[in-house]
Amino acid sequence: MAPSLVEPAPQQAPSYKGPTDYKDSGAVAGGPSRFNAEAELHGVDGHHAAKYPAYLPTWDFQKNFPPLEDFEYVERGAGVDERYPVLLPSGAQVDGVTGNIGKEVRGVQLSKLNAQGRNELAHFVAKNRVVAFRDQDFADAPIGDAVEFVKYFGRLHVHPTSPAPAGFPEVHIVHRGAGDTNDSNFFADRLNSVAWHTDVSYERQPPGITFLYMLDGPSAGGDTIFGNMVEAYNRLSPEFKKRLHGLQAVHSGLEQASLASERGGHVRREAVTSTHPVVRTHPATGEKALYVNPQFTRRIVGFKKEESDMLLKFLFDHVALGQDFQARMKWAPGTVVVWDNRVTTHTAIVDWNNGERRHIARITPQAERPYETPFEEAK
Ligand SMILES: O=C(O)CCC(=O)C(=O)O
Ligand SMILES: [Fe+2]
Repeated sequence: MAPSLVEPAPQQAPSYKGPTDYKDSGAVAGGPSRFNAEAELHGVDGHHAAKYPAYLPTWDFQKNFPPLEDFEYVERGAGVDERYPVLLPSGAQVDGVTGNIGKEVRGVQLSKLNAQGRNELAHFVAKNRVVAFRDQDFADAPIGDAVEFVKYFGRLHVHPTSPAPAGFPEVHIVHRGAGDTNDSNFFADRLNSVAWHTDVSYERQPPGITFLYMLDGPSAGGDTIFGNMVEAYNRLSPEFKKRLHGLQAVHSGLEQASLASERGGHVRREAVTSTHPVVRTHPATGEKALYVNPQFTRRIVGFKKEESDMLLKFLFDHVALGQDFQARMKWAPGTVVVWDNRVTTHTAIVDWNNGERRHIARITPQAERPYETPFEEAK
């Protein structure tokens, strides 16, 4: 056998790992040890109490979950009327956020949509990548109603490490508490909070249509930026696209899990890795999108380490620099942001440090196992 200095480990992180998501990074939004129940329930330093206490994060150390099993996914966005007559009746106001990604919708109440309206929603979001629905009643309804609504789009993902509201493990909570002015801890070690990712891409069946809704937020800042991964793919030359087709990449949840344990969090399902195509095809629209991200993608299968690092770094930088295919989504009370994780990348932004709370819930239906279709010359 050839001598080996190091264990070959295809799932090991490359040298260029990319930043970890701020919400996993502890310094800005920590685990249970940084959660200040008193401040959340009663307010602190002039900051009000949490507006939605039922949604406050909890960590149930007694409850663990078995490995996820494959399930049969039904694509709700397939074959819908692309005029979206039920979702967007006359009277609905639709504004573009940028020229190629993002819409803002007013005058539509998501919770009232029937099956046809929800099918149209799935397609509308896939085509526009990310949509902010303003003035929604989502957060005011019982948590179970929101869960029931979103379940229509696919089996709900239970996050392996994030906190959840008591009794609702399938609701993922992003929370920075009132009175938290500790961003200097985070920025002592980091230049910025940008951490591009697509959610839990290490799962065998990662998410599709995903819902994020505001419960409480700073008066300014804390936006979420989304990138259009179909456009990111389309910007590449035909020759470069051809090279990417057929490549597979390893996505890993191991580092996220070990970070969570280090910070006293709870890993409630064992960490996994999955291999997915670098270019995936959307089942409803047929569009191709780049599907790699610096938070979870570790290695191009079959490439040597340096080759893999180089290609991933190139793709991560291409996506990060493409402000002309990004949309900065602003939060407001009542806003529900819906995006398709199969055709986008996103990052939270930590740019406020005045102690205002930021409290957001995510409900995350899983979708199909990513697949690719052959390279085609642009029409
Ligand atoms: O906090 C945000 O803006 C986004 C958080 C996020 O990336 C997520 O929950 O998936
Ligand atoms: Fe995310």
